[in-house]
Amino acid sequence: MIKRFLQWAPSFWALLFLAVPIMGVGTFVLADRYNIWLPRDVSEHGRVIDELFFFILYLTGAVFVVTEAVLFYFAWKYDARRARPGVEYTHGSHSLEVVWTIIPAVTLLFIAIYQMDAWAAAKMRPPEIPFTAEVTGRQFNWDFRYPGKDGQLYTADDIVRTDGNLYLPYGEEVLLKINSADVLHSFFLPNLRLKQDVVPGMEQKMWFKAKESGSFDIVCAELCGWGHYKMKGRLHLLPRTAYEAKLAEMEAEQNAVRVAEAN
Ligand SMILES: [Cu+2]
Repeated sequence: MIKRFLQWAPSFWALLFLAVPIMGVGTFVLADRYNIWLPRDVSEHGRVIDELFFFILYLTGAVFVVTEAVLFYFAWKYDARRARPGVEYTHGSHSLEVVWTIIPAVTLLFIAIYQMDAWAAAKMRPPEIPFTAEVTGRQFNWDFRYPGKDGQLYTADDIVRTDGNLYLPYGEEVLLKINSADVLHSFFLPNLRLKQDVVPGMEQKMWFKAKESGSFDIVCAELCGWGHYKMKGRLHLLPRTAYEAKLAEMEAEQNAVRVAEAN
């Protein structure tokens, strides 16, 4: 029994290598079929990010499948128990190494140049508008501050919320100020294809234009401590009038608490 398995075992390893690309590609196909893939994009710029993502996925996917297929072929063909004459080790080929260094280097350089516009639009050119809201990450919650009626942050009429719900208007540019109160976090809005590391002491900005209303996930995408898993919130994208009504409602609530505290 053991002897028979050992005779068969070298092919077992070749087949195991073959299973890696099959399961790898299968995972992506099934994820798409069962809707556990990227959530719906509700942003104006998300299409560019998705196109870039799929371009890189297909490129690396093709390289992955070819590499694994070659690995399987060699493991199968040069099986030490079956290959006659036996396998000989080589000390390498200089020209082959030059080729397989230059091809990936050129490919990576191409991706770096190809994505520059998308990166600049998402990270380097904030709209010249006042901040719509401030987001502060802390262990383990997202806190939000709205400028209030004067349109200025850090004044007496600011609205501060710690219940994890962020209300923003859709169909117009939104500019967020992102801070951390303690450690590294990452403010991630999957439906808007936006993710920004939150670094203590650094002022980060995030901007977007949403094209749909609805409620979507806010996630922390940086392991920030024991409670990282519960650091989630909800983003509510509302039409302008409903958004203004919501701000007024939150302001009235806050004023009611202040009056109660003063008495
Ligand atoms: Cu976290």
